[in-house]
Amino acid sequence: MPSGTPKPFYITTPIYYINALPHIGTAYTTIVADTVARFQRYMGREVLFATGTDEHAEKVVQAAKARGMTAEAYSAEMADKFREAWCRLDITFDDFIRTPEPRHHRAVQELVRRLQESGDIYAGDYEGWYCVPCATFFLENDLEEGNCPDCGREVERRSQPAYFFAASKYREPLLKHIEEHPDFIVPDFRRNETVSFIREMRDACISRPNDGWGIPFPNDPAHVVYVWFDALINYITVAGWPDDLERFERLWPADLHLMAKDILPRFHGSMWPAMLMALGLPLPKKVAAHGYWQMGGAKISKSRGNVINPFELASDLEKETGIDFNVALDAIRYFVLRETAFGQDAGFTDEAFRGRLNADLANDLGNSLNRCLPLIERNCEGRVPEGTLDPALAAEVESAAATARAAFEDLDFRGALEAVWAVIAQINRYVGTTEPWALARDPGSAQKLADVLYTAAECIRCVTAMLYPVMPHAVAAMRVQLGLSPAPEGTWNQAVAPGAEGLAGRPVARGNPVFPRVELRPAEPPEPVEREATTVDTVTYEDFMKIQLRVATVESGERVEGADKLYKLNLTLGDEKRTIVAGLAQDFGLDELVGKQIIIVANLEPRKVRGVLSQGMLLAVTDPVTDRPVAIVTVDRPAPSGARLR
Ligand code: ME8
Repeated sequence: MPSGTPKPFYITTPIYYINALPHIGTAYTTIVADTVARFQRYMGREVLFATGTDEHAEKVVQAAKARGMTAEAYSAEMADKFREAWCRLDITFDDFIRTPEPRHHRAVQELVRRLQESGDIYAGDYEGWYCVPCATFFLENDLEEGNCPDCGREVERRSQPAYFFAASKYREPLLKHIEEHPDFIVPDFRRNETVSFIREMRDACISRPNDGWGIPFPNDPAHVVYVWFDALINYITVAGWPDDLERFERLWPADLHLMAKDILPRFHGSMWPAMLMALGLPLPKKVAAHGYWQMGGAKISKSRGNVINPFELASDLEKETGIDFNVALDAIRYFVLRETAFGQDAGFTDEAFRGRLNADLANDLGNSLNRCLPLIERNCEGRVPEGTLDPALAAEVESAAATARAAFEDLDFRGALEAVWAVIAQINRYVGTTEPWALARDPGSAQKLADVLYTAAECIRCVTAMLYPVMPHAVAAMRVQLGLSPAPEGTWNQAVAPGAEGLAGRPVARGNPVFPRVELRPAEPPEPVEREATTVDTVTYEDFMKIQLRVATVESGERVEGADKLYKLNLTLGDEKRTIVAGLAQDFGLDELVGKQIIIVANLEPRKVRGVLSQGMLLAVTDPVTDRPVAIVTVDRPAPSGARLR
C-alpha cells in the first residue's frame, strides 16, 4: 500500500444460510451494511463491502434431497437467488462469497493445516448434544429445557472422533484485547454478554463426519470442517488470504463485521477472534451486533414462518401509490434505520411503517420540496433564484450535517436521521414564518422572496445530500426536481455544505410528489406466534403494578404562559389536590376538560415544566401519524375520585 493512501474500509455482513430467501431481518443487516458502505464511499474512502452465502450446513443436504437435487446444484441455485435478491434491493456489495468456492476451500484448508501444525487444532473424541437445524453442538448446561437454546427444537446425543480447536488458550488474551479496545464489540451491553461467554470458553469441536458435503480436513478426508468454523473464515478469504497476501495486507483487518445478537457471543465475539489470534493475524476493528426485528413479539425468522418480505412490501407500495419500486425500497430503508436504535430489538408493524411514510417522508421531507417548487415556477421563471442564504438556517444545516456525519460513523442511524429531520422541521418553519406566498404578492419584496426561496431550496438540497447514503433513489428524484444531477457532487463534506453545488439559476422540474401519502390501514390482528421467553416489549405484572393509575377530576385550568401547547390543570384525587401540565392546548379547549374525570399516572416523578411543577401525567390517545392528542382517556360512568385502576 503506498504510504499516505488510507486503508480501504472493509465491511461485512454474515454470510447467510440458504434455506430461504432474504426477509426483513437479513435485509436489515444488509441494508445497514449498504448504508455504511455508501456513506464511507461518499466520505471519499475506498470500500470493500462483502456479503455471501454459508452453504455447508447439514440442512442443505436434507433440503437438496427433498427436491431431488444434489447439494451442489441446490446450493448454487439458492446462492444465485440470494445474489439476485440483493441486486434487486440495490445493495452495492463488492464481493459475494459462496463457501463452496475454490478460493474459500483453499483458505479453510490452509488455516486448518497451519493450526494443526501449531497444535491449536488437535484430535480427540466428542460427545455432546447436537441440533441438526442449527448445525451446532451444545453443552448440557446450555440446553433450555433439554432443547436447543437457539431454536428451541429437540437435540440429539452424538459421539464421534473429532478435531478440536484450542479456543480456551485464547480466553485471557481475548479478554485483555476487549478490555483494551472498548470499541471492538458494540454496543456495550452486547460486549458484556460476550465477555461472560468468553470467561467460560472451552475448546471447540470443529469437525463433522464427512458425508460428502463440506470442506474436508486436509490430511483426514473422513472429516469435514464444522460449518461455523468454515463460515467465519470467509472474512479473510474475501480479503485474499492466503492466495494474495499483498491484497490481504491492504485490506485486513476488517473495519466492521455486522450481524444480529444471535451470532455475536458464541461466534463473532469469541471463536472468530480466537481463530485469528491462533493464526497471528490482527483482529477486526469492530464487531457490531444489532437486535432482532420482531413481529408480534417473536423474532422474525425463516423457521418461524412469520417473515416480512421487503420485495413484497416495496411492490405493494409501488402498486398502491404508483411510486418507483426503488423509491419504495428507500422508504423501507428509511423506516428500518429510523425506527429502532441500533442494537435494540424492534417491532415491525404495517401501521408504524405507514405512519412514518406519511409523517416523515410525505409530510416533512416531501412537503418541504413541494411547497417551494410551485413558488419558484410561478415567481422566478422556473429557475432557483439568486439570493442570500439565511445565515441562521445555514448554520443549523451545517450543525445537522456535522451531527449526522458523526452519528453515521458511530452506527447511530436513528440519531443521524433525527438530526436531519430536526433541520427539515426548521426549514419548514422558516418557510412558514417568512410566508413567501405573501411576499410574492408584494412587488416591493422581490429580493426578500428570492432570498427565502433560494434559502429554502438550498437547505433542502443540503438535506438530500445528507440522506444520500440512506435513500439514494428518493434523493435522486428530489434533486432532479431541483434541477440537479441525480447524485450529489463530490464527497459528503463537499456536498452537504450550504452553497456547495451552485443551485441558483437551475431550472426546476416539478414532478409528482416523491413520497405520496398512503392510507393507514387498521392494524391486522397479529398472527398467533410462539412468544419468546424474553421479549423487549413485555413487563411483569409486578412491574405494571408499580405504576399507579388513578382517577382525577379536572377542577380548573389555564394556559401556561409562553408555551402554545401546554395547559396547567388543577385536579382533585379524593381529598388531595394536584397540579399537572398537559400538552393539550392546541387540540382541546379548556371547556372540554374542566369537570371531566380523567386518568393520571399518579406516581410519576414530579417534574417542572416551564416553571410549573407537574405532579403526574394525564393519559390521552395520540394519533399514530401526527403524534398529537386526539382523545382523552376518561371513565364510562362516575367513579370515586382518587380510585386506583388495575
Ligand atoms: O447465522 N432480525 O446465518 P443466518 C434481525 N450462516 N436480523 C436478523 C433476523 C431478525 N429477525 N433474522 C436474521 C447465520 N437476521 C450464519 C452466519 S457468518 C460467518 C455465518 C440476520 O442466515 C442477522 O444479521 O441465520 C443474523 O445475525 C443473521 O441474519 C443470521 O443469518
